[in-house]
Amino acid sequence: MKNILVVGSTGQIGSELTMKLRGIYGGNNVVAGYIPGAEPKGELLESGPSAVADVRDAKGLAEIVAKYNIDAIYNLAALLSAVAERKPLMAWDIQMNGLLNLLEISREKSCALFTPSSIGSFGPDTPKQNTPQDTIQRPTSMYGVTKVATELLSDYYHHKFGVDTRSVRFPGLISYTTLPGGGTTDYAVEIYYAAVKGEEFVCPIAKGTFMDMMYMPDALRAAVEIMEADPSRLNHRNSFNIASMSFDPEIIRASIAKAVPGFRMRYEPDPVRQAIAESWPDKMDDSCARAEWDWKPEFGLEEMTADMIANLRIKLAKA
Ligand code: AKB
Repeated sequence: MKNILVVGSTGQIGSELTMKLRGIYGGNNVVAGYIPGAEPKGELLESGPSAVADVRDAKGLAEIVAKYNIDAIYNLAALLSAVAERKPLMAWDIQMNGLLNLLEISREKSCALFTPSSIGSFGPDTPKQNTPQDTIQRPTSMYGVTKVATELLSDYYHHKFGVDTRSVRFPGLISYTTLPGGGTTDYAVEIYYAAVKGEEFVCPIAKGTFMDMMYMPDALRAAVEIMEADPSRLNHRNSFNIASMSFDPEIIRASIAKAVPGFRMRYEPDPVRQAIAESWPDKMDDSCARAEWDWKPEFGLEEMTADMIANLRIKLAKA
């Protein structure tokens, strides 16, 4: 990868991934793609080029790829699971028509393409414990439907046209830099903000609901490592299970309460997010990623909690 375009560079993953990629490949070689209304600011704006890159605009994307001689694209444009249930047609347009635009550009211009999948690609018929790499995927949310289709279409373009598509199934991602927007796992970020602000947390997910989660530094490393992996070792491509921790709201509350004594939480489950959460795995098996490209997480729950709280205290004190 020499010249990279990040589509969705100002979102929860994009804002940190763009900076990480610039650190590795050089600021001028990583273009921060954004949509009007979500312009890059501060370090993200100043550390390299940026361009309007709407996945639904094939012509505009092709112009950026030509102008910057792009050979790898990180496609992070998506409506997350809860908001996709409210706007299913828009989710389809962004996730599927947008993907097709990028796959076609990648085919024509020989770009490598990363489009993440998610734990959302699984459904209620999927084995919940140690969810295998290759298993039943019959999701019941629009987000999940688009994620399974993303995996299939990305594999199709690899087998049919030789496009270098690769990706991972992200768990719920936890970070202190940019807030997620409209996901089922967002509670695991919001809970830290409430604790550091000294507020009671009203949890939209019921006690006993387990989901895979991951700290952002591990997720960013996974996104870079899968794209740098030796292709001759990859039996799978779209998409690899990756895992690092699984918890329910009680377990994360207890972890936070050790650092923030007196932290309080009560439950008010949101029916939409709760139904989605119940249809997802409790814990994925990531042994294929470990075997095929040496994936290994670094952060467990306690390390993540310590880092989140320390960094949020600094961030919120400045706000
Ligand atoms: C969501 O909750 O929608 C996302 C995801 C797990 O893909 N964070």
